[in-house]
Amino acid sequence: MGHAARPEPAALERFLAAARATVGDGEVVTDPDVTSAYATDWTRRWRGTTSAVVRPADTTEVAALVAAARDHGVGLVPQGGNTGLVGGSVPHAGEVVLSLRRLDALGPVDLLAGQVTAGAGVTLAALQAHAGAAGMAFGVDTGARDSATVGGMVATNAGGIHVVRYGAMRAQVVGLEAVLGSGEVVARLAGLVKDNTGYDLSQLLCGSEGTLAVVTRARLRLVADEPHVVVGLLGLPTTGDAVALAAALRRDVAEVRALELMEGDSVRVVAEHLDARPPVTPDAGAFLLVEAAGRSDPTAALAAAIDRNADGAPAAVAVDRAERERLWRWREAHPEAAAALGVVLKFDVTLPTAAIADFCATVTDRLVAGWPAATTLLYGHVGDGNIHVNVVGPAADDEEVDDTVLGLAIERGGSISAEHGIGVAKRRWLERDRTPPEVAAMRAIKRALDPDGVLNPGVLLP
Ligand code: 2HG
Ligand code: ZN
Repeated sequence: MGHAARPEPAALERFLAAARATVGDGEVVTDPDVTSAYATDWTRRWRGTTSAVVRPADTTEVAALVAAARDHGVGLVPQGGNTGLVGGSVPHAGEVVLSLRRLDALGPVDLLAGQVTAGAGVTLAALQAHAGAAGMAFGVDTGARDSATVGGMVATNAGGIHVVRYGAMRAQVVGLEAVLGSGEVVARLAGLVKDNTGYDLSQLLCGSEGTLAVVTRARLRLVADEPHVVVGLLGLPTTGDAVALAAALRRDVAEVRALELMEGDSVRVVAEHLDARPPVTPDAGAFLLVEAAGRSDPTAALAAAIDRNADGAPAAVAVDRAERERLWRWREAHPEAAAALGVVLKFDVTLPTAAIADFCATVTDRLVAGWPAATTLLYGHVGDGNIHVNVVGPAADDEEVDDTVLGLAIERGGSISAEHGIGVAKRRWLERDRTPPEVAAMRAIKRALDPDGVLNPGVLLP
């Protein structure tokens, strides 16, 4: 099954002729100066080549392009904001990039249902603003909000900083419109929250990484706007203390919507990058950032819970927007601080709660033993058990680093991907995390929905 990734030149020309007839000459781009940006992702670790970028305007054009790709045996890589981190959104060997960014229409907000329909190319920031203008909010937020798009976020089941309160992208999807690998369109956009009519295709496509279908529109759940926001940043002696405090705050403060862990050494790398003094206390073993938001002000409840559970811990609390953003900056600057040091080997594992602190200590020990000159940053969404491991120093293709980090996550009962997905980065590892019957079921689904293997060849399935 599946095409060899690099298309035959003659077949490619026939596909491009069909593509030009579909979207117009101006939306089929072959100039390498323009297309190269579509062939490298944010990490710079995953770069490929592409023969062309095609930019359809609507679902009908997407369907025609998928059908043409099938006819001519050309692989397609669906792409939104290209903020992926696992090589799942870039072509690896000349496949055509199908950019969905022009599908950026936003429908009216349905206040009673608490829903909106968004095109695949709508950025997260635009969706948040649109919901905000109607007095509602969207439940998913991530640092990549200005570039990440709805289609890519659905396809990767994006997580981010508010999962602890609202769930990941999958929990926001009420229905989808998508073009299957067969070229057929499936649509469930009426926003029916109750709809027990067999297999839920929309949910199946969440997290399918562009291997089954091209998402063109999404019917999304909105959440109530919570204008009163408070952020606390605390310095703790150990990672274990930070995990325990996170649990206590979640129990005691109903409005908690973010719980972020940063190891002290990682924050000190960020401090160097920002050329600023680490917040609160420079030499903490770990930092915990907590955000609470409500219809009424949760500040007193959060402050009381901090007093009760972390009496005497150095803490900063911010209510004012600029001050809150200043505290968040210490967390959100982690990826860029790592990237400033070189090409980063990135991992996004999930651990059972009881294993988080020990995982952090053990992975640090093993990385120091194996790569004494490397810099490691450990941070993440501790409320979800999601730890980001960023390693800078080892060669980008040093798979022993993967084995060390992912092997330990599996050893401790965790998952090899919490939110970034498998892409090509962890493909080799899928069969260690998922059982043979699970992988066989995935392959059967792939064959059924993308019979010629035109969508994102080489991604996800080993
Ligand atoms: C985050 O939580 C993102 O900041 C990116 O998931 C993590 O770059 C990373 O490793
Ligand atoms: Zn993350």
